[in-house]
Amino acid sequence: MFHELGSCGYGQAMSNPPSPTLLSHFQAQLGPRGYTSDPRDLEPWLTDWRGRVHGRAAALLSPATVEEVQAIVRAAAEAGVALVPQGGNSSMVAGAVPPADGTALLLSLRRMRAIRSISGEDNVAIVEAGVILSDLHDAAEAAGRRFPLSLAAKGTATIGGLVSTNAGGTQVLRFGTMRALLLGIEAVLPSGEIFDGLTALRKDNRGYDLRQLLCGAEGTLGVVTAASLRLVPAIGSRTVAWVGVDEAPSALALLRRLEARLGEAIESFEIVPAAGVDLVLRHIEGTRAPLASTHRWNVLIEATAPQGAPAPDLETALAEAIEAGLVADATIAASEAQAEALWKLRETMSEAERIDGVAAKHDVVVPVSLMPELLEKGSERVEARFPGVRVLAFGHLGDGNVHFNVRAPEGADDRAWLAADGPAVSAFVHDLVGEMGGSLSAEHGIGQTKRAEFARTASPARLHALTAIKRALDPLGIMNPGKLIP
Ligand code: 2HG
Ligand code: ZN
Repeated sequence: MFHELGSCGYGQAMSNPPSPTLLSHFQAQLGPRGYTSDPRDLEPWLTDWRGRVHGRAAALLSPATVEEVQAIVRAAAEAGVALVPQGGNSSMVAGAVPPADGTALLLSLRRMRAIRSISGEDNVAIVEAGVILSDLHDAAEAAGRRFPLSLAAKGTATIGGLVSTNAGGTQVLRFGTMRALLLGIEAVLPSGEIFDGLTALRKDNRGYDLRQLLCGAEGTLGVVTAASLRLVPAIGSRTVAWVGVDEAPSALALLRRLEARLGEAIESFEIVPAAGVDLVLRHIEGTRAPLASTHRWNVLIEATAPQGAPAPDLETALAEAIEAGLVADATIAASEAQAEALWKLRETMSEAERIDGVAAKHDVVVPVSLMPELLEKGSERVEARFPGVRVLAFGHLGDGNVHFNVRAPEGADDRAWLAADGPAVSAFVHDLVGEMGGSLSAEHGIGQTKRAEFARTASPARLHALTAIKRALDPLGIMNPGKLIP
C-alpha cells in the first residue's frame, strides 16, 4: 500500500476512511464512555495547542484497557484505517492532530490512568499512558520519591505523550530527557501484538531496544499504553534564583562556575531575554519584574539538596559571580511562593508569546559551547536577513536547546507574514543551526510542522533507516500518518 512521494522516494502509506460498519463496531465494543462521534466532543481534539493546524476525524476512541487498545488496532489494521493517538494535545509540532482528510480515527488513553505500582526499593513507577504528569509527581512524592521530569504543561501532558515525544523540559540538565528515565514500556504494535516490556531492570541487553524505538516515535510505530519510569530520591530543599546578565557568554560562564562550586545541585539553568520578560509581564496576570532594572538576558537557576543535606549555597556562589563581573543583578526566592513566582515567569513564556501573536517556532539545539554565539550572532544574522523580525530565543541554555522563535515585524499582519515569510525564515534558522553542528528538533519532535524541513535537512542515511523501520513495523501505514516520516 505504500506509494512513492514525488522524486524523493520515501514511502508514505495511504489509509482508508472508516466505514459505517467499522464505526458501529467500535461504538458497540467501547460503549458510550469509550466512543464518541459528536462534533462538539471532537472539536478540542482537532486543533493543535497553538491553533495553527486543523484536522478532521469521524470518531474519538477511548479504550480503558490494553486489551481494548489491542482490539482497536487489530480492527483498524484489518480495515486499513489509520489511528492518531493524542495525549494532552500540547504538542508544539501538531504531532497529535489528525490529517485534514478526515480518514483517521482519534485514539485517547485518558481512561487508562492507573499508577500500577510505585516501588521505593526499585525506585520505579509503573504508570499507564493516560496518567497526567503532575499526578505522577504527586504520587511519587507521597511515596517519598520524585519523578524528575517537569515542564510547563505538566497539568495536562500525559505519560503516553511524554514517552512518545521523548519529552525534555526544565530538569534535563541533571536528569536527561524521557529516554534517560524510561526503564520499560508496554505498547500495542501496529500488528496488534502487545509488546510487554514493562521491566524494572536497570540493564537489559537483548539487542535492538524497542523501548527506545517507541520513545520519540511520535506514535508512528505503535501505541504506548504504559511505562516503567525511574524515580529518584525526594528533594529536601530547593533554592531558586533569578539573575540578570548583560551578555550571553557570561550566562554560560556562570553555569560552568556554578557547576564547579555546587556540582550536581544545579538542576535548571533557563535563559529568558529582556523581550521575553516583557511579554510575560504584559500578558500573564499576577507576574511582576523580579529585578529593579532590565537586563538583556535573565537566567532562572534552581539548585536542590537531598533530604537531610544542607541547602546548596547559591547565594555565596552568586555573590562571587557578581564580584567576577559575570552577573549584573540577582535575587533569591525567600519562600516557596517566591520560588513559584520566579518559575511562573519562565513557564508562562510560551503562553505569553502565543497570546502576543504567531511566530515561526524553532526548537533548536547546538553544542552548549556555541549557545552564546547562537543567541547573539545568530539573532543578529536572522534580524539582518529579514528586516523587522524579532527573535525571541529562550529556554534550556544548559542543554544547548533554545526555542529560537521569530516574531513578525511590529505592526505586520502576523498570520499573513508567517504564511509568506515563515518557510524562508525557518530554512535560514535551520541552516544556521546545521552549520553549528546542531539539530532542528531538540525536544518537541518533528510532528507535522517540522516534517518538510526534516526531509530537506536530514541525510539520506538517516531518512532511509527511519523509513525502513517504519515500513517494517507498520507496513500498512496506519499509525499516526502524516507525522515524523517524510
Ligand atoms: C518551553 O520550554 C516549551 O517553554 C515551549 O518547550 C517552547 O513555545 C515554545 O517555543
Ligand atoms: Zn522547552
